[in-house]
Amino acid sequence: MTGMTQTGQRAGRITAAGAGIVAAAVALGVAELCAAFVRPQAAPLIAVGGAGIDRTPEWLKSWAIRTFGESDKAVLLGGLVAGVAVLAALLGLLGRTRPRWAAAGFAAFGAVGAAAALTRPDAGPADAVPVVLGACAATGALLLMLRPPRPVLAGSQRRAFLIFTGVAAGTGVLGRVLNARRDVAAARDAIRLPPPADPAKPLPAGADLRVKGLTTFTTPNKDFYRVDTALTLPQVDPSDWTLRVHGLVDRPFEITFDELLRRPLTERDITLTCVSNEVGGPYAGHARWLGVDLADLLREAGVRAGADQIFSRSADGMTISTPLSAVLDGRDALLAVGMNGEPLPVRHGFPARMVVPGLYGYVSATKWVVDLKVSRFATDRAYWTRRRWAEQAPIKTMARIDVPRAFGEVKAGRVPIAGVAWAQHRGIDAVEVRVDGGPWRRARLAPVPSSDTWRQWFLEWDATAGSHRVEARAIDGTGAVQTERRADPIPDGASGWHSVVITVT
Ligand SMILES: Nc1nc2c(c(=O)[nH]1)N[C@H]1C(S)=C(S)[C@@H](COP(=O)(O)O)O[C@H]1N2
Ligand SMILES: [Mo]
Repeated sequence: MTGMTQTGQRAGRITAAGAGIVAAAVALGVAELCAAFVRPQAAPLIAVGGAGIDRTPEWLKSWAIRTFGESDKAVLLGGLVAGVAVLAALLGLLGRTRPRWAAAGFAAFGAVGAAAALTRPDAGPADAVPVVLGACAATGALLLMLRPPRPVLAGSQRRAFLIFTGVAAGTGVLGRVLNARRDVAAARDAIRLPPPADPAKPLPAGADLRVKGLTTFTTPNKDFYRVDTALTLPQVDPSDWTLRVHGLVDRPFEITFDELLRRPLTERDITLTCVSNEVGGPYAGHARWLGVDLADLLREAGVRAGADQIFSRSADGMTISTPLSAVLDGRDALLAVGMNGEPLPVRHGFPARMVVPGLYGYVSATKWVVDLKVSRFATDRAYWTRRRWAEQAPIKTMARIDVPRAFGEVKAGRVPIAGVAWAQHRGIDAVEVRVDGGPWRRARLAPVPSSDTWRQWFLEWDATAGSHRVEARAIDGTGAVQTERRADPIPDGASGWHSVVITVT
């Protein structure tokens, strides 16, 4: 280290670490741009993130959903970027003395990314190209930036930094713009949904009790919960979309979106619930769906004896298994194209998805659906059921307290207690509330259009000063009382009574 000052060394290290990070940014930018010509799922963060999601153990996935809620994807991507930055900085440092090792490091990055891209659903050999080109560009960039003279940012080196920062930003932005052009928002805006041949009954007056803080009966699309494994939203153009119906059927067929819209459409009020919802959790929402009768479609294909599941597949490669008996038992199972008076939002499955009243979403609500295979549970195993989740998953009876908020403070006197309760397809017959373990009192129930929706409930309570525990439980349409037994979401849905502790002043 002759002649090198301490500060010179430190500057050298910072420069090298920075070069590593800029090189990684070049990799991501070049790959993003390249992915625009292959497919968006081949971009490295999306491919690696997606592969990571599919390989994450269930307990960790549940924890992430519980902890980060709907920001889980943003947190994952942020974590990936941070991880890449740290590793890239280390490779930059290594590159000061061992440029070949640093190059090998970027090659290893590339190999991991390529493996991820190649194993994504529906991937072809071309999916590896963005990652590989990105890794090559990063290696070249790093070696050029670390060319001597090293410790001090000499003119040529500074220029290399600027150039590669520009390359990273330019390719990244251009790639994003080109990828965004696959956006189907315009195609969605152009769709005019025909009116239903079989319209939903108008919502009964009073379905919304209009209590402050109480969940609205209908969930606006923009507020509707979203749960899926898609890191980038599948952009499915309705003019390219077809649905294939096949498997254990006499007459397999394929139907286009236009043909679908020419069929008689049914409109129904149905409340969706996610199996990952904890007791008291937010992953339930209500919408008015418009779609084709799913049982009709299957009957047209002629379901053969021995079939017990619908194995559906989405444009992003998700597979979901639905008990066939539920779809064929006369309930309003839909292949939905509309949600609350508009075409399905892209995040909720545009152009078509399944909706089956009474079943948790992971066994019934395939978004961006493109393929329905009538089959047997014994032959085809779907994404979630391969991961320890139950095959049969009727929605469990649940009462949720929305008002007062947990750990909230209210003034002594008449206090409204209100919430929603659901037991889709069995219906809600009663909701009972008790305070501090006292006697159960029946809440007033709002009217509902059918047993396939949640139901608002309300009770007035004479609150006295102090800390109180409020508990609620529902009784479903079969007379069964919601179980007090606590269960985790996995394997077939959380159970137990929702309770909140509040302070009365
Ligand atoms: N293609 C696809 N469809 C999917 C999923 C998914 O991950 N991918 N998740 C399912 C789950 S677990 C639920 S709860 C519902 C949620 O529907 P929403 O996001 O419209 O509320 O979609 C279902 N359909
Ligand atoms: Mo779900």
